[in-house]
Amino acid sequence: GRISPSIMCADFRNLETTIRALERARVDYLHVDIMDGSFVPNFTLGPDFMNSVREMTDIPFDIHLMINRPEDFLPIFTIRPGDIVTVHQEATIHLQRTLQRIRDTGAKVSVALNPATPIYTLDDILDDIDIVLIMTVNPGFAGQKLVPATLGKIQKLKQYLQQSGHSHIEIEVDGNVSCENAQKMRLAGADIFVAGTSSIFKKDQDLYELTEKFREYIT
Ligand code: S6P
Ligand code: MG
Repeated sequence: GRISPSIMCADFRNLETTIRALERARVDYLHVDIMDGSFVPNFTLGPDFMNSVREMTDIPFDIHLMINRPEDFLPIFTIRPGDIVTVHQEATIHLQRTLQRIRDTGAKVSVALNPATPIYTLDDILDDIDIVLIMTVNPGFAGQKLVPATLGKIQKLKQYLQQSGHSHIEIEVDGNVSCENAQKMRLAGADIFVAGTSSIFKKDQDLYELTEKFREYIT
């Protein structure tokens, strides 16, 4: 499995140190949570922050847009080929067009399913996506508890993708991905794991060591 550390969980006083530790631990992505106080009840990082982290590292970005009308804001983010861009389907009226706009940037196209959003809502866009992001908590905050039904949902999604001839589509999981949960998610079929306060960002513990340990649970 691949690791995508959630940068909103980092200690912002030491961002440079954080990035270097994650580079040393050879993480696959940096997960950047963008919230607008409207689609979700919180604010987090914005394009200025994201674009300046870009100048610090070559790690690909995993950009998680928890914002309404994401299509209007794609141009203000520095998106590179090899990045992942995720939108929530409830946030955009013409989902297929939005996915095409992401495709045009050269990034991997991803759509998120909230815990209450059914898998069948993907039926008509399977040819337009590379990744499905399963939210294993309700979006908005770090440090929440897993919504238990989402574990079965990962397995169900895996089967659904296989049966519809789209087994190349990858599954990403986001929310309370602790080492123990990650192991279960891996068995259920997850490929990319967002690592936050439940696994690698813990006060007074070494980020590099925790990331190395986390990898053992998803390999
Ligand atoms: C939540 C956001 C996530 C969190 C992540 C934090 O709305 O999309 O990416 O940053 O879930 O991880 P944890 O382990 O604190 O839940
Ligand atoms: Mg996220």
